[in-house]
Amino acid sequence: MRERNSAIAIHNPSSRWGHRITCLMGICLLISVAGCSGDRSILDPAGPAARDVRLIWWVMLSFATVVLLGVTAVWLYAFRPRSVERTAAQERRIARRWIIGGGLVLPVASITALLMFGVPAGQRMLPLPLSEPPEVIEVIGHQWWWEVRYPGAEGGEVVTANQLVMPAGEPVDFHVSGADVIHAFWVPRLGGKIDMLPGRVNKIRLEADEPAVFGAQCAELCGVGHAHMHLYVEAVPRDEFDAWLMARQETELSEAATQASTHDGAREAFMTHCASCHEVAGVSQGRVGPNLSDVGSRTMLGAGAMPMEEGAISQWLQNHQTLKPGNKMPAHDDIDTDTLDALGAWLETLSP
Ligand code: HEC
Ligand SMILES: [Cu+2]
Repeated sequence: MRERNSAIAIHNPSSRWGHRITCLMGICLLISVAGCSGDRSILDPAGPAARDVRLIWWVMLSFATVVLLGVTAVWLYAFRPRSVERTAAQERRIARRWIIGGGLVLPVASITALLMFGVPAGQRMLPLPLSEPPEVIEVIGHQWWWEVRYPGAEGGEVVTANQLVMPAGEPVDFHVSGADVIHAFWVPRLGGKIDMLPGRVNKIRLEADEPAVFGAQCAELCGVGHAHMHLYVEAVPRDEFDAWLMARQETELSEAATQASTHDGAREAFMTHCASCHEVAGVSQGRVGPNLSDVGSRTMLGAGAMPMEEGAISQWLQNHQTLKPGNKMPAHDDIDTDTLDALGAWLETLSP
């Protein structure tokens, strides 16, 4: 009798418990719906590969729902009252029928149907030969930042970090690898994930329908900084892309970095404290940390740890171990704030 009362209470919205449960269900629904849009949603595709991924997602969800309902129905059916007694032989025959039907025929049929959807979709993301070879962008995962290289740039390879600009409306081949441990390259609105392995180059072809900005995220647990390993991806029209690359030619960048005598002090400090890890075109060749030749043009610093704005680099230099705990740049406690400010002011001018 008590149980019945509480069951009634749950369904009575005016009761406190009923109200709480309704609230909880509402919150759960909102949370699940919140994942359906935004710059990292696979349900909001912005290119052909991502549309395939979404189709597979919906097919799998529908299929799983049908299977769940089917299994629940069979489970309830098993509890039905028995009208006739069966012999042991009859029982065995019925059991065998269920095992062969439900344990062999049904899974083989479902998996075949799913493969018929999945395999062609995976095929479309493969970098198969095209009549006109697509742009190649190399992305290398480091603990916990992204190196981005454009080997096909007219005039010579362009190297940048933590920002990825790509041409829109055409296929782009991403050649990905890892510098230290396994990372994974994932731009959810453009397509599936792909592992970035040390010593091996994996390839994926992605296309953005239209110019837009996308979020990307390392999708393989790679150490303490993994959650802070974001990437800013921007698809721009072809001519804008070419101009973007042109402005990042070594000669252009080194001119910007070495001119302006107002920054002589900062350059000197950079040579002393930073040059062994960072490259600035025309100034230094360090390869341990991100290339800083065009750091002034970033949208974010520290692979998404903080937004880029005036004074941001100095803030990053003073607080980077708080902003992004455990990152591989040593704290600069031994350098006075004026010098860090000067360094930041100079680096912020490094924007084509
Ligand atoms: C021991 C190597 C090392 C030294 C020395 C070093 N850095 Fe770094 N730096 C790194 C690494 C590694 C990162 C990437 C951190 C991350 O985001 O996880 C980084 C990140 C940065 C960034 C952010 C870049 C971006 O794309 O977001 C800036 C700016 C920077 N360093 C400036 C400096 C300056 C200025 C100095 C000298 C005062 C310096 N670094 C000294 C290794 C170093
Ligand atoms: Cu990671």
